[in-house]
Amino acid sequence: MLTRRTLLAATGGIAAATVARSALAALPEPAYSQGPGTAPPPQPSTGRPFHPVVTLNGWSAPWRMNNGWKEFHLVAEPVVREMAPGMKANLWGYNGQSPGPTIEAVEGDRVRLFVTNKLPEHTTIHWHGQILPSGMDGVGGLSQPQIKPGETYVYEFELKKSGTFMYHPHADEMVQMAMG
Ligand SMILES: [Cu+2]
Repeated sequence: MLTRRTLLAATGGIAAATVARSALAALPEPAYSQGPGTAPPPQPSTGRPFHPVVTLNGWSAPWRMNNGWKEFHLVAEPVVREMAPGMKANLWGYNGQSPGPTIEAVEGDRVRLFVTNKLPEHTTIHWHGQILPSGMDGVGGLSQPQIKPGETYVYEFELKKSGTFMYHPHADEMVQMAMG
């Protein structure tokens, strides 16, 4: 039931012999944070109901429902975050900020997370603490191929646990986690 697909995507133009054009065209548009301030979370107008959390000095990623799957799109990329007025740090993060957006879903949700790599080196995402198939665990070079710069990888799994978890790269960790 769970499938894994690697989408090869180049910035702008997209060409991949192994992936249907329709699948690439179906990528949800990634959302970007407008700044380091606290943003009100999106309300669950689609999918299962829940009370959204407010992420202090952060934001929550919007989603879309697609045939029962809750879809998110993360973009790993260099970002500039203002840590204090006038103090800017060059970090690596997701969707314009570091740390990345809060991703909210509830037990039983099937989530599909598109991860586009705009870093200057390969990356992955490890969904720390989640119970999921090994192939979705995000350990680059072991449970999945590294996501090369320019590629988009798709993670799909059903949420088995409630709680608060972090997600982080499991590729060149000493650099990537140090960078944010
Ligand atoms: Cu971890």
